[in-house]
Amino acid sequence: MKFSVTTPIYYINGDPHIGHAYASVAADIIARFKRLDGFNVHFCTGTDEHGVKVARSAEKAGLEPQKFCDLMSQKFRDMSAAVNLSYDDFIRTTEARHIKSAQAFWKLLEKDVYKSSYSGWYSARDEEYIAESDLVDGKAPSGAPVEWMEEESYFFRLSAYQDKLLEYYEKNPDFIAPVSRRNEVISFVKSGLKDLSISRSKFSWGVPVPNADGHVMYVWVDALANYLTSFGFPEKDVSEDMANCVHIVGKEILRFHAVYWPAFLMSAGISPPKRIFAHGWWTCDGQKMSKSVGNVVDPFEIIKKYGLDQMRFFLFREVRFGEDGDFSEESLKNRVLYDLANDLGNLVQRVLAFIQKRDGNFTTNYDFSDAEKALFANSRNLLNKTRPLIDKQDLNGVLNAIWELISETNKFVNDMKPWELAKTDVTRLNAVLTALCESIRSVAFGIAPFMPDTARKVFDFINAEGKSFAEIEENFADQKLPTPTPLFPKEKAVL
Ligand code: ME8
Repeated sequence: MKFSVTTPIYYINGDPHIGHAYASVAADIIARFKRLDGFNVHFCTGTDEHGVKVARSAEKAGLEPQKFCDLMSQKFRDMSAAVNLSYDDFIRTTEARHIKSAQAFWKLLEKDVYKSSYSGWYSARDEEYIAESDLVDGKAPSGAPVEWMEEESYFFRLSAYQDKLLEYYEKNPDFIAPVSRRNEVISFVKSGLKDLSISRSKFSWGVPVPNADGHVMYVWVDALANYLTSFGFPEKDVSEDMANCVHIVGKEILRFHAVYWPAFLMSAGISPPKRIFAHGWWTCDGQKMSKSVGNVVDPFEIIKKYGLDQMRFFLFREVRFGEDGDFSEESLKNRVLYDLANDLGNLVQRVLAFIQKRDGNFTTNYDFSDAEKALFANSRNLLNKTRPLIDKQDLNGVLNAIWELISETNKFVNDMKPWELAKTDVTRLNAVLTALCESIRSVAFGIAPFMPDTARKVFDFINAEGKSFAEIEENFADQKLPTPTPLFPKEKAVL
């Protein structure tokens, strides 16, 4: 079964920050989960390199735009590696394959395109046209400055898609998530869609419009087409890929993805994506972190200070995916100490070090009492709980389910007192340890998409590295387990 997931492609006018890492890691978690669940996954990310904003940043840096793009795009590639993205494709919109794809896409839209002239306000920072009625104190709603623009432009007949879009949202209730955002989009479309200016003629850093000298595409047409490029358009029929595709986007770019994009795709005769999930913002003292504002947290610094898996975990444990959150190192430290070192690290260490102290050998015993039966069943059931949550992009919900199992397991250790059973009833002890190892194995599978390196360590401790979810159903063979080392610094093994 095919499944694909995308990140936004990032503007390269500034260095990557934690907001970009957030969207990228979210898509990565989903991609990794789906791969472990047996899907044929395509995961793409990349950089958005055209438009006024990028051209001006290049000028400010005193570099040719392409040179500037090469330099800055590499920083996003480095960020992708630093946060351990398992991407299948990294798209740059200045690549020849993309220019060809964007131009082929434009040609499919031509029946809905006409030439006219545009006059109105434009926000370069948002790369967005701003209606006079939307100005707030002479600025864009985002607070960005606007400039007056008057030029010859091609327009897309967006107004003709108003009813079709509303019908599409109605028939596909899961197309836009979370629900509150879906309602916002529907109200926006109901309030009336105007035709959209999709080319620029007084500006040249963009994809040339086919057969229209002097026009380059509006950067959002070019940018959205990246998803098609990644699927091999125009050489390949990409409808099936699109139909199974989930776009992860920040809430500020939902309108482009949930209104313009499906309208373009309907016009081009290509299937709209399966779903668009709009996540919230990380703020710094209540203000959106942004390259243009300059109040950003550097993911490279956070990784150096706290560790990669620790950062990946924190971003999705702390805040419900879809909502905003204020970034605080204090909360990050607490999550690492309590959730990771105390709850997870200590569980793994106390159980596996205990087995190790007894020669590393235990004989599996499935002759369970009710307590072991309950823990075993809940461990096996973790995947059934998390699968529908992943399909709703409820990443925080998945972690909550895993941490419920971890708490239950820690309580089971305290109740069963294996150190006492070791003296009184070794047969029973083996049943307790079998249930515990099953729980640890399920937890390792659960955390694998979020914390791939940590999960690999746990798999190594229980000789389960490289197995898929399907193989979780296999029982442990009697085996000698290697010596565990602490998963997180600061943890204490106490059993
Ligand atoms: O909009 N908190 O690129 P962009 C959380 N090129 N996420 C954040 C964030 C924050 N403070 N700041 C950025 C563009 N992001 C276009 C996209 S797609 C065809 C074209 C994340 O560099 C969030 O996912 O402004 C946001 O939508 C994305 O970075 C936009 O990055």
